[in-house]
Amino acid sequence: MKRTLLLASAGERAESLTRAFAEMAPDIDVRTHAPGMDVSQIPYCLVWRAAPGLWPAMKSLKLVFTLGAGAERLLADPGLPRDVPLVRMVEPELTRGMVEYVLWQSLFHHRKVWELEAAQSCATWRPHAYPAPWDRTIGIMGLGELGSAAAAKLVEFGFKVRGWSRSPKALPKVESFHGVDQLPAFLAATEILVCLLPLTPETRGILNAALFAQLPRGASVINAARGGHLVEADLSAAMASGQIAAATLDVFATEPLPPDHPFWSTERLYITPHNASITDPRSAAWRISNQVAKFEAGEALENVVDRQRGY
Ligand code: NDP
Ligand code: OXD
Repeated sequence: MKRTLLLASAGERAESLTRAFAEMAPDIDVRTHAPGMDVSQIPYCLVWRAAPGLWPAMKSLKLVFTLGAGAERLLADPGLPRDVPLVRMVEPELTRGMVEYVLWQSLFHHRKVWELEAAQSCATWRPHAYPAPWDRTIGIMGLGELGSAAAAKLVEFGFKVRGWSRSPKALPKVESFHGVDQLPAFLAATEILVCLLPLTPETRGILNAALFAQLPRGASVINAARGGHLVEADLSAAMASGQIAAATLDVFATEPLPPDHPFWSTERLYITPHNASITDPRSAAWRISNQVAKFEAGEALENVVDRQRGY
């Protein structure tokens, strides 16, 4: 039996997702949302950000899937039905992409590539020292699907890795800290800080002046989570003072980052356009079809967002 799924607000990804469902999950009949469309009989929805009026129109809605790992935009929508499970995106390609990004940027900051760029720009053969990975501490905020996979890869590369989460964790060779009480201890030795937290009321604005001041002087910051985690003016001030030597940002309070934003011209601040990792259409289609089958068989769903926690 064909199951119908509404693809809403997928933008330029709609076409590749539709093709991926046809290939990987032919049991699912994908309909791309269009204004005026009758969605009253459609039970499943895959969405990035719902258009106004979508939820009341989906009168037969049973499950909502998010196109990304972060669900904060959907949770902030007061129209989202409270009694329908919200399943966030967890798929191996999204995780692999994020691991690649964190490794790439961690190595970039570990080797302080900006010092090489400065020497090259004036044609100077300047000796460039850097510690062994086991003498470099990388701290990951958020040890969930993405943070724990990134931590494991950095451990494999020999880095000293520590992580911070809400609940205690036991990950091989990762020094784990949890809760607000242990945040200062986590920060105290973190030379490269990676943020992979979900955006919730507790984590909004967490990358701020008070936090930067607790890092060793000259630390690096990598934010691949959400722009709302960062107090942008505090990062600018911390970089101007030298407390933070360099940063990589993938996410911003306003996206696309406006052309006149000072970050574009801040030295040692590296920008990527919110593409640290991207949901893979084929892998997503396969995961969603499995979850739908589980749901229809009355089995437990995976990666259901806990609305109380906000992730
Ligand atoms: P998970 O839900 O699997 O992990 C979240 C982690 O954050 C958990 O370890 C959780 O702790 C921890 N956490 C949550 N709240 C707090 C808190 N108040 N204090 C301390 N730790 C906390 O999420 P994912 O790893 O799948 O994704 C993380 C985020 O990455 C997404 O929400 C999204 O915003 C972002 N993202 C960005 C992408 C990009 O391209 N830039 C791509 C994909 C995701 P605990 O384990 O104890 O619950
Ligand atoms: C996500 C994202 O949350 O791409 O998956 O930001």
